[in-house]
Amino acid sequence: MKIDLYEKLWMWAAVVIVAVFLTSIGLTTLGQAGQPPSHVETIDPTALRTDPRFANPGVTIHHDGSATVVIVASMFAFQPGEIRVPVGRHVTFRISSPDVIHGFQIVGTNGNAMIVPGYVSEFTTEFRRAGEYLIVCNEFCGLGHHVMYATLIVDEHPRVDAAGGGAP
Ligand SMILES: [Cu+2]
Repeated sequence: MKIDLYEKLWMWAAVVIVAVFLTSIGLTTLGQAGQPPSHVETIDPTALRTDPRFANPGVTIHHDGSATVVIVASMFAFQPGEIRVPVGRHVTFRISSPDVIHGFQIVGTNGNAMIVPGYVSEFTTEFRRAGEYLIVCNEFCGLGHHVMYATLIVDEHPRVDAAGGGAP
């Protein structure tokens, strides 16, 4: 059977593209899917509230102006329910759950994580616009799921009087 040269080249190109796609799917499945979305730090969910990392949920403003926010997501609330962070600074969220899987989505931003019991979900982001943002649970977690929300206030003039350096 006579196959035109260009036809052959395109066939090989298609084979290579499919091979690259399948390899990348395989690698990410084996390398990443066995882990929670953003962080591999584990924690005992039954002792979450007494673990020093999560015993005092809240915001820590560091000396360089960045902030770390520790949040407990449980049925059916985020603790703390009101979070105040600085504008234009790195804000690291550290979230965990003592009960079931929850979602953590800061509406209108790229802040979005899945909160899996037994793991600490961590991500760092920066808010360029001051204002009030809605945080919702976007993972169905039970009968009160629809009332699970928190408020994020991105502050033009955050308090920098906090101790700083407390949270990791
Ligand atoms: Cu929920």
